[in-house]
Amino acid sequence: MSESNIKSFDSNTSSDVIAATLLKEGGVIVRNQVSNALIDKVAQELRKPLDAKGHEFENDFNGYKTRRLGAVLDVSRSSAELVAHPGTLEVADATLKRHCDNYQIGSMTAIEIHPGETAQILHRDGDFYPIAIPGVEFQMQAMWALSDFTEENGATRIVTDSDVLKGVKNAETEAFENIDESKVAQAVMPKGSVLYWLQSTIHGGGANKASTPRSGLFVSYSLGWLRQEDNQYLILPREVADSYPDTVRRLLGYQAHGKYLGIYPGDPDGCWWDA
Ligand SMILES: O=C(O)CCC(=O)C(=O)O
Ligand SMILES: [Fe+2]
Repeated sequence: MSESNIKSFDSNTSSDVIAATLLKEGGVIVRNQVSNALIDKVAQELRKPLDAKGHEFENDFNGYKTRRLGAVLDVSRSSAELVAHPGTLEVADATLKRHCDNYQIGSMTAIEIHPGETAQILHRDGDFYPIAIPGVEFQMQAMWALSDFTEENGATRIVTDSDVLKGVKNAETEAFENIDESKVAQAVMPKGSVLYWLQSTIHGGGANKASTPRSGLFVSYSLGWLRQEDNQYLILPREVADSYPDTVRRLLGYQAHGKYLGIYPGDPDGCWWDA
């Protein structure tokens, strides 16, 4: 049993408090951020594609009893309300805009951990970026609870003092394997809650020892001057991106960073040379 726990707040807590806690602790939960009706709608939209394709993502990292699905905005229109939730964007503003003008979705993945799955290897998302800058968080991650997250069913595991490893790359340390279990906390939270964690935070999916799946929607947000983990321009047809509200379209990457980076004709902010 872990001695650590993750701070958790009600949904009426100010985003400043949530963001300050996230930056200090590496992880934070907002309980009941959205209604069960919205969560059920998202889960229902994901059901068929997850059943049809979820097993295609099985591997040593993702697990062999875990179903996953990428390009979520292609199949679940309601998931746009989670990815662009105003509270989430306020927390992402505070976390990421210290180092960029705007940020974007890195990846968006439904993750359903089935009974019998073992704990995922502890890791940091975004360590695929070949250089780390101490003190700069390249990404912020959100995990929406599409079911209750419990200790038994595989709630996400977070290392509460990952801080010591800030700026250290995977290849340079074996510390991930030797982490003291007492420093690992689980994101126990009711359906409709959201867990946020930083790029520097070591974490992983939990083991599912229960009899029903643990279901979540993972979203990463990366600094606007970095390449996105999933190539959003190729995984989602342009018409699908264009069919979403401007905030979502921009989050998908259809926006320049500043005036010159990532520009294209028709870009709402950047400078296109032929315009
Ligand atoms: O499923 C989870 O709780 C976490 C999954 C995760 O961290 C990952 O796949 O990168
Ligand atoms: Fe992860």
